[in-house]
Amino acid sequence: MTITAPRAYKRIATEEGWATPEMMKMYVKILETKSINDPGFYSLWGFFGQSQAPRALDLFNRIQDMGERRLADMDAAGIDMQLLLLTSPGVQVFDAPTATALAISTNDQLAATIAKHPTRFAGLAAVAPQAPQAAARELERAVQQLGLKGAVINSHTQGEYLDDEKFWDIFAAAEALDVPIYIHPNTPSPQMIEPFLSRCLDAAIYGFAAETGLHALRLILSGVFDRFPKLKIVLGHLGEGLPYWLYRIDFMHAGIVRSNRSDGVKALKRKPSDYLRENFYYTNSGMAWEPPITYVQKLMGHDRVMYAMDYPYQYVAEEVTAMDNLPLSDEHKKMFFQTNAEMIFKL
Ligand code: 1DF
Ligand code: MN
Repeated sequence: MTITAPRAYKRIATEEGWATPEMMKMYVKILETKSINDPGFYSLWGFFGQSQAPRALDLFNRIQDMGERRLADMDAAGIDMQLLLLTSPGVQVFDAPTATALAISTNDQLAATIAKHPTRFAGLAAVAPQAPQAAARELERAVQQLGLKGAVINSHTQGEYLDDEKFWDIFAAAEALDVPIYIHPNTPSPQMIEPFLSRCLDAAIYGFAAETGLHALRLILSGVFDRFPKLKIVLGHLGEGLPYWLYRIDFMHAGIVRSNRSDGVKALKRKPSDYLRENFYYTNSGMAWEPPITYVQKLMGHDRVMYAMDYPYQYVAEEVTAMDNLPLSDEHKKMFFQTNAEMIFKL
């Protein structure tokens, strides 16, 4: 028998998926009736509707279990707390009234789950960008009345991106409330998904990062962070590839601005990489791999990189052990697993 010393840090996992049975039924109905126009949705969720494959059934059960099974899984992997995000694409595939109502009822259910297990769960609010003013009001209600810690938005909403100013009431609310918005992946928008599909590159293998990295860059180049300088955005998957691109993005952006090529690219107050360093936070969801973790910590600062598992999609206990063994000082390891999440999400 090994006697393990008590851990010097809590493990808080910050991009953990959940869903309601109600929403899953609505997804199955979309799959059966083909009632929306989003190839990525069918590609991502199609296997749930049709297949009895073990992985599909397993995920279908785990994503909806908000009690014993989930807590047992957390215990087995040594996860003290999950920050819960309504799974992608959340309510963003529905029409505006349906999505707005579903965000409200889903957030109420999330708050009830958290109230039952307040030391094990915290959560981000679902919002429906389809109705931006209502989304801003729901974010306020979710934070002020339900105690949720920010919002999750699953990248594009029916092919639209949040750099369009019609969505900016949501950012104004997040900045005023001083809560982050987690831009979680979705499959590439209908405009860009086609060449991803035939090689199954549209989802977590690569398409998520292409879509979500694009979304973050669109936000930066739109000047949203000059308008809302205290806005905080969280990206998963160690920044969806963007940290690798900082030098080139800055260099090329300056050239595009000088050349006056497009009304869509104006001079910004700062370099694109400055916003990525000061308005963005990063989780290592799906990326339990030392080289890029260390790289993003070095570039962005140890205070900006947080642990995430991406339960149930990447429920791999060995990865937790690998993260425990990262070559970090005790202080930096505690920041990574615990205190950064506590500060950023005000847990
Ligand atoms: C998958 C991965 C699905 C992630 C997700 O939500 C998700 C997957 C539907 O592997 O199918 O959030 N992920 O973030 O890596
Ligand atoms: Mn995820």
